[in-house]
Amino acid sequence: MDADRIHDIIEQCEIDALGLLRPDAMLTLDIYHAFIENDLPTGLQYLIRGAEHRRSFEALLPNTQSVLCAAFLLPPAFEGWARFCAIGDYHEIVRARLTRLEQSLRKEKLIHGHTRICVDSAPVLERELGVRAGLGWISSNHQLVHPMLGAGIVLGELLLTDNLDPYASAFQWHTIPFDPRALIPGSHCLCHNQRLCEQNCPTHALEHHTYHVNRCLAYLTTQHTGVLEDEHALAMGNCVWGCDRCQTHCPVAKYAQTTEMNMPYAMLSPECVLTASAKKLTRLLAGSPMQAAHPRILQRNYCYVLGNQNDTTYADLLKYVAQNNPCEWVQAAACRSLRMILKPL
Ligand code: B12
Ligand code: SF4
Repeated sequence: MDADRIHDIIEQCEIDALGLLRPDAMLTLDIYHAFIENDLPTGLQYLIRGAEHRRSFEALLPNTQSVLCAAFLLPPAFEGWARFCAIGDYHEIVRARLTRLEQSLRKEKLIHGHTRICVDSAPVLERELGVRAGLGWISSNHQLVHPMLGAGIVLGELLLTDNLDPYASAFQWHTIPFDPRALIPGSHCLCHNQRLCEQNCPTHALEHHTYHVNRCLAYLTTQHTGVLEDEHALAMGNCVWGCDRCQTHCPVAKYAQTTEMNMPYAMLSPECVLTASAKKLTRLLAGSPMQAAHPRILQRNYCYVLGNQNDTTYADLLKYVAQNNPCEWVQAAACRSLRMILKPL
C-alpha cells in the first residue's frame, strides 16, 4: 500500500488533517486534575466522571496500539452562533467520517483488529492528542491551532488495536513534528506575543496565557444554567450559542474556510424559540449541537441577546416570556432585558 492511496482515503473521508500517535502516558494529566479540583464550574461537573480513564486508553479499547487523531475545519458561522454550530451536530459528522475511514482501512486490509471512535464526550484529552499527533500547538486562546487550518477545527480520534507503525509517515497528513513545549499555551504562537485573542475576549476570560472558564462565554452560553451576571449578559452582545472571538482574532490561517454552513436552527425566529415549550424546543433542536444541552439555556440566551440590541421591537415578546415562561432564570433574563430596552434615554 503506497502513501498516495492512504492520502486518497483520508481525503475521501473529508478529513482535513490527520496524525498518528502511540498510546503512551498522557503528558498533561496533572493539568487536567488541577482543573477539575480547583476550577470546575457547576456546568462541567460531568468532567469528573471518567477522570481516571484519561490516564490510558485501556478502559476505552483494551490493548490500544495506535491512535489516529483527525481535525475537521469548520465553516464560517452565522452571526451570533459559534462556528461549531454551522455543521449540524459535529459529533455525528465526525463520527460518520471516522467510521468511513475505519471501513476503508479495513477494506484495504490495512487494519484487522478492534477500533473505537472518540469525539468530544469520551474521557480523553483531545487537545493533547492533537498536539502529539502533530496537528498543531496550544495557543494563547487555549485552543489547538493548526498552521494551515487555524483554530476553527474540531477533533476526533480512531483508536486501534492494530500497530500502524509500518505506515507511520503515510498517516501524517498535513502535520508538523511534535514538540512537547507546544502543549504550553502560547509558547508556539506565531503572533509575536501580540495576544489578540486575549485583547478581544469580552469577559477577560483569557489573561497572560491563563484561561478562566467561569468567565468564558463559550461556557456560560452553552453549559451554565441559571441567570448570568449583568456584565456577562452584556458582554454576550449577539452571542446566541458559544463564542469564537478569541479564535476569530487569531491571525493564523484566518481565511481558511470549507463547505457551506448547514444550520436551519439559526433561522428560527425569536418568537418561535421564546414561546416554545421545553418539549417542542427539544424537538426543534434535534440534530443540532444544542440537542444535548438544557433546552432553556437557548431561551435565556435569546432574551439576553434581544436586550443587548437596544431596540423595542421585541418588548412585547420579552413581556410574554417574563410572565409565562415556567423557568425562573429565563423569566429573570427577560426582565433584565426589558429593563435594558425600556430604560429612559
Ligand atoms: C470541557 C470542554 C469545554 C469547556 C471548557 C473549556 C476548557 N478550556 O477546558 C467549554 C464548554 C468552556 C468549552 C469551550 C470550547 N470548546 Co471545548 N471541550 C471541552 C472538552 C469536552 C474537555 C476539555 C478539557 O478536558 N478541559 C480541561 C482543561 C484542563 O483542558 P484543555 O483546555 O483541553 O487543556 C489541555 C491542553 O490545552 C493543555 N494545557 C492547558 N493548560 C496548560 C498549561 C500547561 C503548563 C501545559 C503544559 C499544558 C496545558 O493540557 C490540558 C489537558 O490536556 C473537550 C473534548 C475533550 N474530550 O477533550 C472539548 C474541546 C476541547 N472543545 C473544543 C471546542 C471547539 C470548543 C470551543 C471553540 C467551542 C465554542 N466556540 O464555543 C470553545 C473554546 C473555548 C476556549 N477558549 O477554550 C474542541 C477543541 C478545538 C480546538 N481547536 O482546540 C474540543 C477538543 C472538542 C472536539 N472534539 O473538537 N469546551
Ligand atoms: S470563547 Fe469568547 S469568552 Fe471564551 S475565552 Fe474565547 S473570546 Fe473569551
